[in-house]
Order: sequence, then structure tokens, then C-alpha cells
Amino acid sequence: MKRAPRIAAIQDISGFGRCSTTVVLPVLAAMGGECCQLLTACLSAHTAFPASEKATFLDLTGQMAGTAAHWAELGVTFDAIYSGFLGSAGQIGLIEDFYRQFRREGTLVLVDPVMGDHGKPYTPELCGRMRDLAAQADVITPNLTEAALLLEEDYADLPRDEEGLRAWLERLSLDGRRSVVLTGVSLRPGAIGAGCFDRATGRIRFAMARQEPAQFPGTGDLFASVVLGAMLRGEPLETAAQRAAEFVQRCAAHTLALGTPSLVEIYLM
Ligand code: PXL
Repeated sequence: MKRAPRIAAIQDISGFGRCSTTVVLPVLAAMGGECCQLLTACLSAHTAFPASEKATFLDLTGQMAGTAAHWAELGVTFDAIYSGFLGSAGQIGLIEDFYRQFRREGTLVLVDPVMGDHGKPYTPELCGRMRDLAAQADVITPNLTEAALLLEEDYADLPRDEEGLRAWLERLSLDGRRSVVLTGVSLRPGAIGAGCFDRATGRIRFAMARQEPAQFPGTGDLFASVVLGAMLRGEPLETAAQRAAEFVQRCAAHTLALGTPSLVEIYLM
């Protein structure tokens, strides 16, 4: 029997709040993958909660090269390398070293260029180097804020229609060299999803689902994980993105029905 697709998941772990590792690991496991965690940081809670002096952040940069060296000694190989939230810009060099060590023909490199949301960068110093990392990816999964940061465009100049989104998708593809799943895209009220450029076909398609009346942190991680899990099962990018859009919608509807605080309510805490 063929072994499960193995993924190096380069993410933080946040103890409270559902994002990064606590989303990526169960989703990819449920989709039949074997996730190996290369942790970037350990936080008491994700950063969408109000700033607090009690919030803890343990930078795990010092563990990353050693972890990779041990994996190399064990002869571990990866079908995918998936990075998300990083502890610092300095970690990008370590991820590039990781590519040199572990990227082989057929290894799918997905960079979720986690840099910001709602028009604001989390850490502005990270953006230049994240652009370099994303340039080496097979697939990127930016939200609209991250797309603006990658393209060095003003968030105020976000495309408002399909034609404008197509132009951004083309530019984000770096002349068709990488596939793009641009999340948080809406072409009409009540529907939200992703615009996709598939480098395998050169085609742009939109993967949409019903928009729930609330936003929750971690949905970008959920979206990217489902896209990756589906691609590792051999699904084309558009099918993978449609599956992700529908799953995120179902999760948001369920989370809402449970009375979980939405992003807006968290900000008012
Ligand atoms: O969902 C992305 C993410 C991951 N990890 C941490 C975060 C965020 C977004 O805010 O704060 C720690």
C-alpha cells in the first residue's frame, strides 16, 4: 500500500484560538495526510485577540535547523512543504535552506504568505522577505491584504470587479510560473470564495460559496489546508479551491450556530 502523503507544516502553535497548527494538522490528517510540524513559534493565543502584556510568544527559530537536520538523518521525505505564520523574517532563510534539503521533483511547495488581514500587515518587516519566499512556491494562497502586499499595491486600490481580479491573479502568478488561490474574494453580495489561477492550464476560475454573516480567525489556514489536502489527492486546483470554499462556509455556519465569538466580537472584548 502507498504511504500517506507527507507534509512538512511550517507554522506556529497558538494555545487558544483555532488557527495554524491546530487547524492544519487535523484537517490534513482527516484528508489522509501525515503532517510533520516544523514549529515557528508557540503563543498563548493567536494575535487577533486584543493585545495584552500577559500574551506569551516563544520564538522557535533556534529549533528549526536542528529539527530539519534530524529529519534528514532519519531519511524523511516530503510530498509537500506548506508554510504559514512565521515567528520572524529571519525564519525565511531557514525555510529556503529547508527547500534546498527536502524539495525534490514533485514536492508541492505551498506558501500561505501570512502577513496581514483587513488592510493591515501584522509585521511590516516580514513583507519583503515573504515576497522572496512566495516567489519559490508552486502555489500561494494570499488573502486580499496579502495580495496587495505581494504586489506592492495600496489596499485602497483593491480590484472591485472580475476584470480587476483577473489582472491581479495574472500578476500574482509571476507570468504563469506559480498557481494562485486568492481568498476572500466576492463577486456578488452573499457569495465569497477564491479566485484561482492554475499554472497547469493557465486558466482563471472563481470558486464560490454562500457567505455567512460573520468572520472567524483561522479561516485562511482552513482554506489553504483543504486546498493542499485535495491537491495531494490529485484534484485540480479549481476543484480543490471549490471544496475549500464550501468547507469553510460549512465550518463558519456551524461555528456561528454554536454562538462562538466572531472576529468583530473578539475585537470588542
Ligand atoms: O491565521 C493566521 C495566524 C496564524 N498564527 C497566528 C496568528 C494568525 C493570524 O492572526 O495570529 C499566531
